[in-house]
Parts: sequence; C-alpha cells; structure tokens
Amino acid sequence: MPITITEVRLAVVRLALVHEFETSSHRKGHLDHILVRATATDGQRSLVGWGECASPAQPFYCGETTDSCWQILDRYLVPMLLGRPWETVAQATAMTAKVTGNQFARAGLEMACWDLLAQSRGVPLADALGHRGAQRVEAGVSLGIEPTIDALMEQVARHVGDGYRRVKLKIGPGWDVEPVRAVREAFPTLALQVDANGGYAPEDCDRLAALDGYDLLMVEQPFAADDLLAHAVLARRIATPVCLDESVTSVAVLRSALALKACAIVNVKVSRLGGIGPAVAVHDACREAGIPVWCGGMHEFGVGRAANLAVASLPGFTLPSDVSGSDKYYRIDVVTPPIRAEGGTVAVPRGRPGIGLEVDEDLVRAHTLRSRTLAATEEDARA
Ligand code: OSB
Ligand code: MG
Repeated sequence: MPITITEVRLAVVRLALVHEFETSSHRKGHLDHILVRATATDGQRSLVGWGECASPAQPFYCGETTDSCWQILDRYLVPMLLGRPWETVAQATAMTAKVTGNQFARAGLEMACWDLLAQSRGVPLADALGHRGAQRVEAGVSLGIEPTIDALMEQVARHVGDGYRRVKLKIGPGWDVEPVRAVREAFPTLALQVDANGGYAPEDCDRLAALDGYDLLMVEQPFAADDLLAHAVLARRIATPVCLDESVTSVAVLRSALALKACAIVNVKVSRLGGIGPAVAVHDACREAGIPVWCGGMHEFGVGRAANLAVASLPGFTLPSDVSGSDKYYRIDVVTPPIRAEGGTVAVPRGRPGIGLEVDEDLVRAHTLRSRTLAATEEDARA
C-alpha cells in the first residue's frame, strides 16, 4: 500500500547535556537537533513518523550545520517528497536524489520514512531492514577531551562502574599517548579505542605509531575525511587497526577505501551516510568484504538513537557501538520508555511498530526553539 506524506513539521529542539563534551574542535553544553514529524496516509490509516537530524550546530565534524539542514529540508527535501506516493523508502529517497551531499539533512527525513513504512507494515523498524536483527546490542561510551587526565579518569571509572565494557577516547595532537597510557594502566583489560576526528596530519605517523603499545581495538579517523591515501599509508605502518568514520559518506567511497586498504574496520553512522538505507547498504558491503563494522552516533536524542539501535542489530555489527543509554547524555529525552544500558548492552526498541518507542510530543513542544509546518498541496498530488 503506497504511503503519501501530507504534512511535515520541522522543529529545532534543544536538550541540555549532562556533561560537556569536547572534541579536538569544540566544547558544548547543550545540543539542538531538528526533529522531523511526518504525517502520512497509507490508504487505510493516518500515520505519524519521526526522524532526527543530528547535525552539530557548527560545521566542524563535516560541512553541515543545524541551519544548513533546516534550509535544505525546508527548501528542497520536504517539498520534493510532500504529496507524492511511495512504496519503499528507496523510492522516497529517489524523489530527492537531485540533492547532492547534505547527508545529515537527508537522514532526518529518510528516518521518518522508515518509521512510517515500518508502522504501515505493523513491524518494529529493526525487523523492517531485511535481516534478522539482535535483541540487544553491545553498548559503548565515547568520551571527550577533558581538561585534565584526572577528570578523564573519573569519567572512565564512572562509565565502567555503570557497566559499559568498551570505552572510546577522543584524541588529538597534545592529548593522545598520555591519556591512553593512563587509562590503560588503570584498566588493563578494558576494551579501549581512540577517535581523532581527522585531527592529525600525514606527517604525524610516528606519534600515531606510539599508540601501538596500548592494545587498542582501533584508531578512528586520524586524518582528514578526503585523505584516504594517508589512512592507507598509516594502515601499512601500524599494528592498531585503522577505522574510518568521516571519510565514508557513501557506498562508493567505502569501495574506494577498501580497494586502497585504507581501513580494517568501518564506523557505520546513519547521519553521515544520509539515512538508514545507506547505512544498511554500507553494512552489507562490509559484510561481503569481511570488514567488521560498528554503529557510531552523533549524541542523538531518542528518535535517532532508536534508529541507530535498529541498524546496530544487523548481523555485521560485531564490534561494540557508540550507542549508550540516553542518560549518558541527557537528563530527559524525547522518547518513552527511556533508552537505558544494562550490563553494557542496550535493548533494540521493539515495543511498538516503527522506531519502537513513543515520542513525548508535549516534551518536544516544551523544548522547541523554532518550528515550521509544510503541507502538501493539490498540485503535489497531481505531479
Ligand atoms: O566522531 O564519532 C564521532 C560525536 C560528535 C561528533 C563526532 C563523533 C561523536 C561521537 C559521539 O563520538 C558518539 C555518541 O556517543 O553518540
Ligand atoms: Mg568518529
């Protein structure tokens, strides 16, 4: 039964972070994400689907920002889709295919389409992705650059105490070997990995090779997103597996990276890839190539986190994810029941069809900074 989206409400929603998170480039105390609320009909029923655009406010992780996502959704993506029936999310995505780049913006709308499709079929999102997914996924935490090593040790101890069994540390020039050594000495058997968010230059190979002594699961994205070659050179030099995050923006880039042997592991991130469909496609391609993957995150609210969990339930996700319980980030979240880690794992939401959790609309409204509603016209329906 075809699905037609009749109305989309975009809302910039602000949630305060429990703990400031700093990467090599910036520090923040709250996050503004765009929630996409799509009203649709499947010919039988009226449905409401949710998506989340988890773009950072600043263009430091990639070129997108909250404002750019808003513009692209408002002016291009939503108008291209409103009022036009589709039967698969791939068909919906094809209607917006003229828009290049802007993956975070596209992911927000695409996710809402998946929520609608899964609801229309009466199945949880995790069961609509074409694989038999796991019930729970191995959770991990990603810890930012702290003011001091002591402050970092406190963070690691707190999360290990909470049951997380895998920790990722953000690193950058000036904050790498010392924090890694301190954490490794205090936690000799902890599953530990590092993420540089492209902070190093190709000349820094010696510094990165010094990480080899600390039994790390991987080093994530040491160099700039477009420098696949530098990653390939490093991967030949060091024993620690190289993982790509920012570089992998499509299945095509993934294939180039694999051909170059630029990475041994891939971080699959729904936002960075432009949605759940492309994330599943990257998972499938990696699985075929024997490359292990894990699910990255962008500090998502419950909507995006639920989508991440559905994706992370796929069989190729053999390494622990960056998907933690919501309480690692936020005191309150926009979904109920809240997403929690227990014993280092998080349940894949299957409590209802679609993303599997209820969105608290009152809470969303109370935290909305601005919103805008776009409705289909008679003309859309005829086009
Ligand atoms: O590189 O994975 C990253 C957060 C913001 C921007 C980039 C990254 C991250 C994370 C957080 O590591 C992962 C999460 O806990 O959602
Ligand atoms: Mg990363």
